[in-house]
Amino acid sequence: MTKRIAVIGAGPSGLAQLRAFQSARTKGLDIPEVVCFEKQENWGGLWNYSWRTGLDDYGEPVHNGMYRYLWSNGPKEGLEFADYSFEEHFGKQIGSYPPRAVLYDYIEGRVKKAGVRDWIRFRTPVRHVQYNAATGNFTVTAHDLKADRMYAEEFDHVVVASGHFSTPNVPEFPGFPTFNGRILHAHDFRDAMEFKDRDILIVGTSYSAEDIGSQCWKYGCKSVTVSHRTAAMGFDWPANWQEVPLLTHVDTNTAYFKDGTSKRVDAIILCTGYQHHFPFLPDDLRLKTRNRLATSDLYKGVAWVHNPKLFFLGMQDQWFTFNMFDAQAWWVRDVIMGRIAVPADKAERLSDVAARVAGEDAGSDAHDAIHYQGEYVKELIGETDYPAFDVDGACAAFFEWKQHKKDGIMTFRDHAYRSVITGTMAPLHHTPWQDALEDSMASYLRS
Ligand code: FAD
Ligand code: NA7
Repeated sequence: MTKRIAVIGAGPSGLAQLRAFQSARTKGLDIPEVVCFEKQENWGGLWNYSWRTGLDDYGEPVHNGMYRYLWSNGPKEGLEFADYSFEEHFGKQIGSYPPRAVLYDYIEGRVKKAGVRDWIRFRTPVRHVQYNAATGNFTVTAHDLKADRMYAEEFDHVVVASGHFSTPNVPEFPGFPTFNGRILHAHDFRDAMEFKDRDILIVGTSYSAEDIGSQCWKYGCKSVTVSHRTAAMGFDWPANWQEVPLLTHVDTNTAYFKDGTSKRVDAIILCTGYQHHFPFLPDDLRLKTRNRLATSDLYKGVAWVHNPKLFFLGMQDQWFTFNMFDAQAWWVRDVIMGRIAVPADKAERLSDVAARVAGEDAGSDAHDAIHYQGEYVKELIGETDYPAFDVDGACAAFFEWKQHKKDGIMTFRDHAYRSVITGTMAPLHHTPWQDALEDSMASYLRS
């Protein structure tokens, strides 16, 4: 095949795309040339931990927003690769909430086995993508940071897998310029020990708020105050944790809330989410969407409605992660290889998007949302040769997880679930999460 494909990003989504093509090759199919551009020194995307914040050694925005002591925030049984089980990788079944380093190792294991590392140009951010109407292809301009050389190459398709939890959404509240403590976004949070014995204020109520607050609590902060814009999280929090309405303003050391209450705080952590940010895409190719399950302008959640030679992976809000990226990558591969047809009629593509948005909007709670995304994963898998797996079983693990969080927000990680890939039950981890202060792989894998 003479086609050339550019994949932007070597995180879990981009790596899924490489594995999808390599898998077709092992089945004897003629695959296109795949070039993956990755701005970091290594693969793994957000799972590739960096102590750096702000700009990196080349002046590039630091992509990573993961922090020390991060353990999976959902059960691994909901994200397991159908073609590469945890048991295959670790030689045994492991606990259900692995720390970051363990999941990184797992992600890496599959692509090492696939032998696709030399498809990736590391330290090479993509600066610009342009569609050439006359030739029907794309020009991708990249920057080889090590050689400090910009160059342009042509590709038949572009797959954007640059992630959307890396460019922070940073609101400002009155008084911030003169607050005497530290103000940071979750993207720049690295080590909970920094907040030991401190009173912290968290703004936001989603995963980052819950998990960063829990980390700080676990590693000995004095108190956690969480401010919500829409609704409190409502878990049964420890005694030194309170939920309050939205922050109105701060002075040098005190935060004031909408209900008239106030709290003296040492630091403010903005867990206020992220922006879909594609500085390398021009207006006619740039995805603009809210963080939701049914994104704007993506046919089947992946093909750019306005030019379906361009694809986006992993742009949805995520219950399912690695296995959903796989489902998307296998589907995109099959479109590129001519095994699946995207409707030529734009109206048909737009009506697919509208139906997905309506489907998501018809749901009313997290249960519906999990089910909705599970059905999406099933739909894509059903159209490719990605190994079929029990998606409903993965949804069931998510439903149990939600209940376990209601039962005990600091103990939900002390549960175990059954793999929907191998059918094996995960062991209970040797130490309750609350007491497990060490997050290394060696410590987690110890029986
Ligand atoms: P990313 O992992 O963000 O990877 C994108 C890659 O693209 C990066 O390597 C980046 O360097 C590269 N890139 C970006 N721009 C360019 C460019 N212009 N040129 C070249 N390369 C570029 N998911 C879970 O399943 N479980 C969890 O416990 C979990 N915890 C999370 C905790 C945090 C703090 C965050 C932020 C996310 C978490 N997630 C979790 C969700 C996470 O989004 C996915 O697990 C996964 O990392 C998404 O993969 P991705 O490849 O789509 O994006
Ligand atoms: P999310 O899930 O996008 O959540 C963002 C949160 O920030 C949410 O609670 C929002 O409240 C809140 N928010 C956003 N803007 C504001 C302002 N201006 N004021 C107050 N509150 C605000 O991001 P997360 O970082 O938690 O999670 C992203 C990923 O990282 C996720 O996949 C995890 O696995 C880790 P709202 O409910 O909209 O009122």
